Amino acid sequence: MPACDKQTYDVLIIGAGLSGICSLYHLRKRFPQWRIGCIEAGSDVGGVWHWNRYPGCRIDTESLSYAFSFDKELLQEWSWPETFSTQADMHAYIKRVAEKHDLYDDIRFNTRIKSASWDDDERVWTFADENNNRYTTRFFVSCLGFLSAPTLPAIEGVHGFRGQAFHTSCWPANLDIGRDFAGKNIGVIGTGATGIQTITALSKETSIKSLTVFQRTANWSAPLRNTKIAREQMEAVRNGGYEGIFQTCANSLTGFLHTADPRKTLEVTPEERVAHWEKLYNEPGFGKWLGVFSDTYTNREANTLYSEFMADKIRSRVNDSEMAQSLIPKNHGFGTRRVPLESGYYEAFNKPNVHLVDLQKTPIAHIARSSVVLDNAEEYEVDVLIYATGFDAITGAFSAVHWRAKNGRPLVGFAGDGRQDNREPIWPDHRPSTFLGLMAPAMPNTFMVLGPHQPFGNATRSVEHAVSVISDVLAFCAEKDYEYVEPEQWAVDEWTQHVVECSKGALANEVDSWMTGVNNNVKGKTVRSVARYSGSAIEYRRRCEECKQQGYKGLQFA
Ligand code: NA7
Repeated sequence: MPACDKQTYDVLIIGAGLSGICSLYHLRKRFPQWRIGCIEAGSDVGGVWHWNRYPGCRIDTESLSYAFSFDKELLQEWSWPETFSTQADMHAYIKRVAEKHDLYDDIRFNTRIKSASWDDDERVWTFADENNNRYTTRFFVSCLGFLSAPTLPAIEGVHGFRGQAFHTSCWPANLDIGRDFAGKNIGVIGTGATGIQTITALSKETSIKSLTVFQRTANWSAPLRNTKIAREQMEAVRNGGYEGIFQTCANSLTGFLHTADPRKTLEVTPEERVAHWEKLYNEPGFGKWLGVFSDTYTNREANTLYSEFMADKIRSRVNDSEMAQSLIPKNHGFGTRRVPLESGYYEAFNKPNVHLVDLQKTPIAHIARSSVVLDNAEEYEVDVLIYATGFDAITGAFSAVHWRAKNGRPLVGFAGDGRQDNREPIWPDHRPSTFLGLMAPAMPNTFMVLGPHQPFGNATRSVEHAVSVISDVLAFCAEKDYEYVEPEQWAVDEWTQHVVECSKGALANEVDSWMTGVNNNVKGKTVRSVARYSGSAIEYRRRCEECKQQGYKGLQFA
């Protein structure tokens, strides 16, 4: 795409991760007469699979179930080397999709959007990038990603550290841990899914002098059990296996290959219970999170029993009992946060050069020029400091853009954010309101893929569905010659209320995590909100279809 000052589109997609390239492929195919473009902040396609290049980065959804189902030809060509792909393999696959369908030509890379404003007279959006290039479009599809705005810890001294320091999603290009970390003291802050993968990979690098893990909240984690995919196995998947895989995903509540056991935990004998848990523990993938008894995440007693089973597993894997105790979560039950799957995480702490600093006992006071200093003045010298401190999730990518939506309203905000005007943000206090998780009020002609209030689950399965729904709405607009679509307020209220209702009773909603909209490093994001739809993916698809069958009841067109 040539450099220019002003571009005009019928549909502009922002973000070229899984959502963006799926949108670009389908919309371009369905509306060949329209000008459709895509803007991406990074230098390549891939989204999270482009940015997250930290050592050990790997998907913990089965690759075979994560592939795009629409490109049957590529599925026949492609060989997944492992059950759970590395970042490099995931990225190679997404790049191949983009190359095969000539998507690169329609993507403008290295372009970060800073502002967006809706013109109610012209009924168009105008976006501006950091260099003040402008892009005007009738329809806008947000593919901004829900884990794309990295956050550094709000700890004093973060910017004064004189050694090498970076967030895991900004891993320096060409950094070779064997060469560049040899003989060095490495510190990692954060023990979420990213921290757990990074720490495990670094612990296996023998040339590192010391690895110090700063853990604020212990996370429940369980074995990934990755395996190579043999040639014959891959052949079998190509010869009919994919259909079964995608069908299993379609029938599952989350879009993953794993489905809960319909029995309740206390309905079965203790022996049967443990046998089921052991089986899941020894199998690959998310079964140990999602294949458990159906009441595990709503019944406190059931959850406690399962958590105890998992705590015993941790104790059996960590030699030092005090360290094991620190690694067992205290304030939340198993599976009430996103469960990271690991490949030797607990064994990492048996190595003499790996140290665990339990910040629950003593928090970090500040970061000094070459060390991390705790509240009790204990000091840990580090040469390299790695922030595995997560993301301003779900609403964060929206917060990074200055929005002037309908009537000049900002999109995201919170009391005390220093805004000059007093217009109420559409999502005050980072609390999203949406219609079907696809559209937001006062945001005409805007659609979101993997936005707030879409169901939790297998991302690619959700993306393909969302893109098909959006594509149908756009086809409806094209057919009726509508140039304006916005959700009606009652429909937004009803759906948002339904999302909140569905979340009730889930133990996960009593826990702070990115999934409940909490991030202490982001101003105003300290109160839990319901950011994801916890009704099932099946129910979600039914509701989207019902809306279509009712002539898009809840949407207002002009
Ligand atoms: P997460 O899961 O949000 O984890 C971030 C980690 O960083 C977590 O352990 C945090 O502790 C820790 N953290 C954050 N801020 C601080 C401060 N200020 N001090 C100490 N520790 C801190 O992000 P990930 O990148 O690991 O994973 C995000 C998702 O990406 C993951 O779920 C997958 O779906 C892919 P806390 O728990 O807040 O106490």
